[in-house]
Amino acid sequence: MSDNRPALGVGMVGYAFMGRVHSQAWRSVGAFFDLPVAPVMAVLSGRSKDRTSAAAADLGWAAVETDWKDLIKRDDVDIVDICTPGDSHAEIAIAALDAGKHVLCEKPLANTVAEAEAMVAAAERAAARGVRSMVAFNYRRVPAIALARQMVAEGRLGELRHVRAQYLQDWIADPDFPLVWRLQKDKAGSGALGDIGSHIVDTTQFVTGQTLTGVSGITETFIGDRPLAEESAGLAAGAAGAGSTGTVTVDDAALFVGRLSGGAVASFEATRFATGRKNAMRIEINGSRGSLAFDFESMNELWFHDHTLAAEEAGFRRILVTEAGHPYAGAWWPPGHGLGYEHTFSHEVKDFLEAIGTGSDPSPSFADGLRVQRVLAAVEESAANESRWTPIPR
Ligand code: 4PW
Repeated sequence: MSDNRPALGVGMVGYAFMGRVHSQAWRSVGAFFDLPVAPVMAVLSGRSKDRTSAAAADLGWAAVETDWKDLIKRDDVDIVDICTPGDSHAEIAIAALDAGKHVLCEKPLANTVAEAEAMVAAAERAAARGVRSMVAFNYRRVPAIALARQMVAEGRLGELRHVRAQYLQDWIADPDFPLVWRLQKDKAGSGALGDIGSHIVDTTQFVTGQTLTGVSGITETFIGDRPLAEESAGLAAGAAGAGSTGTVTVDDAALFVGRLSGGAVASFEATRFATGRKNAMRIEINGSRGSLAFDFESMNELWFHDHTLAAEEAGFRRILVTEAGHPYAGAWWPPGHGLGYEHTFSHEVKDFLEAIGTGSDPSPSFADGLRVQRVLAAVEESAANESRWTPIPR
């Protein structure tokens, strides 16, 4: 079958947990969505030639580079997908955008507000030349979360009063879990706050259509020293080190309250010490006309209470978000068969490719990523100052 769509070469930097799940998205997206452009999995880059070659063979990449700067120089790369820890996001993204490559960058956008500002400036320079950029807040692409946003925008909840957002994991609850990069400030920027708190901040702003205007927070590091790790894969421990330990330089948990631009008040909790909770990304929103509740551990469900009904008939009811008319769901399986974590990334690259193909601005933009970064910085500032109320600069 002939395909007249423009082919766009993808170059991905990094091949650990996020690289694997992004690869799955690039591999599958064209089979399920009708796209204006055809992605080609051209090049994978990583520092070790052997490991990168093995990953490329496993994940479906045609070629490898051992320096991301060489990946950016290649003519067969039109899109750069950044799946590295936060300490390299700014340098790679700015170089790629300045070289005219579209950029998809993992979250949080950067490790500091200053880096995120420089990335936004590069994204604006690039946008003037038709070069697109997007930050990978994948939970926006959970069908139930996208539906929640639609319902809020349609006024089904009325005036928003409360947002209650949590991101609960437990993968570092064991004090012997090693000092992986997500526990090191120079690599990750912050701990639970940036890694998972950033998701609930973005999801809150996305679903409500409002931005946080100020916060008051606390952070806690429960385990100060951990065994050194030789490496890690995703959220699992890598090979143990030789008995020595190192200092945890990030928060283990972050809790904060905030005000939203539309008048709602919000509470947030991000922790990796919620024993028994694996990936409980939850949000509940209460409005004058009704409420919505979501938990990623049951990601195909959205709970809705219609407060306009008689009290005798009202109450939370489950919407199974698998109908063809629900966001993204129609491209996959028959109703009731459900989607998983990986589909959120397929939806993310689908939206990104559509924006590139139609010449529109993808969302969330780097500016949206900067907005989240400012919230993270304000929470850290507040926590360092006895939870002082800290406004978020616009
Ligand atoms: O983005 C997040 C991560 O960095 C994820 O969705 C879950 O928490 C899985 O890993 C971390």
